[in-house]
Amino acid sequence: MSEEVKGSASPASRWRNQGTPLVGILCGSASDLPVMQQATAILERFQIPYDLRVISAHRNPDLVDEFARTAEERGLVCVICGAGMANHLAGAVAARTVLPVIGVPLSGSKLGGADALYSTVQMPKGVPVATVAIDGAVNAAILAAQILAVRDEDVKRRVWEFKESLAEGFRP
Ligand code: RP5
Repeated sequence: MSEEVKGSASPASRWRNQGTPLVGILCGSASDLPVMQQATAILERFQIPYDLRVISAHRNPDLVDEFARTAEERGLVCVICGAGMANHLAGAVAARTVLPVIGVPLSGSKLGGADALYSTVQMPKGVPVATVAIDGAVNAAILAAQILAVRDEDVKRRVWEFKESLAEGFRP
């Protein structure tokens, strides 16, 4: 069990430590970066520090294992995983951590992302992955911010401001 779960420090105060990444973002390939950088733009808007890495579930399975198993102790609060084709990245991470995992199925394959959508969303009972739309990196980052906002009033205020900007016609 992590120190934070044991309650030795206020999660909100720790989460405001801007030097520590709070959201992990994994991409299955450098070719995924143009879409996944939409997530980093949103997190920067919300002033949420993140840790972006390119690690493939298939090409770098040991790195995925290490990243996922150490995510909580490194202070991450949730993990966003974006990959295309047979997307096993989010599921592989979710199998190794109790942190919430958000999966982003990416298009670009000959199946247009339906392959990645099904392989991300169709998780077996007991190992959930919160799956957003195909290429939904923006929503993945907003959802990550909303998870943080449960315990961080500053992030909550920024998310509310963002929601109000949507009503005024702003499009992320
Ligand atoms: C997936 O295969 C990656 O996430 C990417 O979406 C797709 C193609 O990868 P590259 O061949 O461009 O590295 O694993």
